[in-house]
Amino acid sequence: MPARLLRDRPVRARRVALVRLRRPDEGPWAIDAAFDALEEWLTAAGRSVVYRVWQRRRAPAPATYLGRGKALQLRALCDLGGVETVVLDGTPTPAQRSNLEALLGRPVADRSMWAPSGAMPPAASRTRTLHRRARRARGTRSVVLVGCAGAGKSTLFAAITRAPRPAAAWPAPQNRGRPAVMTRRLRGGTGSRSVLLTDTPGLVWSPERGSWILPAEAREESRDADFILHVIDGSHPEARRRACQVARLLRSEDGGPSARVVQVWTQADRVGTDRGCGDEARWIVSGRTGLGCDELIAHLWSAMERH
Ligand SMILES: Nc1nc2c(ncn2[C@@H]2O[C@H](COP(=O)(O)OP(=O)(O)OP(=O)(O)O)[C@@H](O)[C@H]2O)c(=O)[nH]1
Ligand SMILES: [Mg+2]
Repeated sequence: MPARLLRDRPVRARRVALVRLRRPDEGPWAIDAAFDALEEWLTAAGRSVVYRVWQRRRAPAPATYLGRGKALQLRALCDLGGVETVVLDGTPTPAQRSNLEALLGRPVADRSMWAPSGAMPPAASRTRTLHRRARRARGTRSVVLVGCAGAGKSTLFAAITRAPRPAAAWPAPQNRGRPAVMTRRLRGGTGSRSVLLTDTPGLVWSPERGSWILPAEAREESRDADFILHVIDGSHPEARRRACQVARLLRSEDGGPSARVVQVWTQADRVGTDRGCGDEARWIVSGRTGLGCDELIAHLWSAMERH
C-alpha cells in the first residue's frame, strides 16, 4: 500500500477538513471510526484537522461528488477555519474532484492518493505468482492473513513469526518502506514440512460502492492458500458486522476460496476474551500481548496434519 498521500501537494497543507459521504445503512459508529483513523494518521503527519463533515447520501452527486449546497456550506466553513485542503475519504472521479475543488475553492485530496487501488503492478504480481508456484511444488503449505485495514494483521504476523512489529499508526505510515506482502515461516511444528505465513494489505471500505475492496495482493495470495486467517479487530464497535461482510466477500471470491477460512478475533487485550462471542468457531487472540497466539499456532499445525 504506497503511502503517497504525504508526497502529494494537497496534503502538505497544515490545516485540513475531513469529509465523507454517509450511506443510509451506515451507523454513526462507522463514520466516527473512519474519521478517527484518518485523523490519527494525519495528526501523526503533523496536520491539524479542523472539521469533520459528512453528508448523508445514497450515492455521490454525479458532477460534484458532494451536493452543491453542502459543498458551498463547507467552503464557508473552510474560509472561516483557515482550512487549506479538504481530505475526502472517498474516491471521486477526476471530473468530480476538479468540480468539487472549484466549488470549494481549495484542493481536495482523495483516497486514490493513499489507499490501495485494487490493482497491482504486473511485474510484482508475476514474481509473487512464480514464488507461490515454486513453494507449492516443494510441498510448502501456506497460511494467509486477510482482514480489514487496521484490524491488526501485521501485529499478529509479528507475534506469530517473531518478525519486527509494525509501528503503531494506521492506515499508511506503518506500511511505508515495508513491502505490501510479507512472508515468513510459521514457528513451531515437529515434522519436516514447512508452513509459510503471509501478511497482506487490508481491505478498505468504499463508501461509493457500499462494500469492502479486497486489494489485489490479498486476493492473489489467498487464492493459493491452504488456510486463510480472517483477522477481525474484536474491539471495533462494528466488529460483528464487518466480520460478516468480509466473510461474505471471501466466500464470493471466484466462487469462494478453496482455502479453509479461520476467523481470528484479535485485540482481545482491549476488550477481554468474551466480547462478541457467538456460535461461530473463532480464535480470540491479541497480537500485542501474544494472548492465544501459541494455541492458534498449535491449531494451525494440527489442522495442517489433517488436510
Ligand atoms: N491493543 C492492541 N492494539 C493492536 C493489536 N493489534 C494491532 N493493534 C494496533 O492496531 C493498529 C493497526 O494494527 P496493524 O497490525 O498495523 O493492522 P493491519 O491489519 O496490519 O493494518 P493494514 O496493514 O493497514 O491493513 C496499530 O496501531 C496496532 O498497534 C492488539 O492485539 N492489541
Ligand atoms: Mg498491515
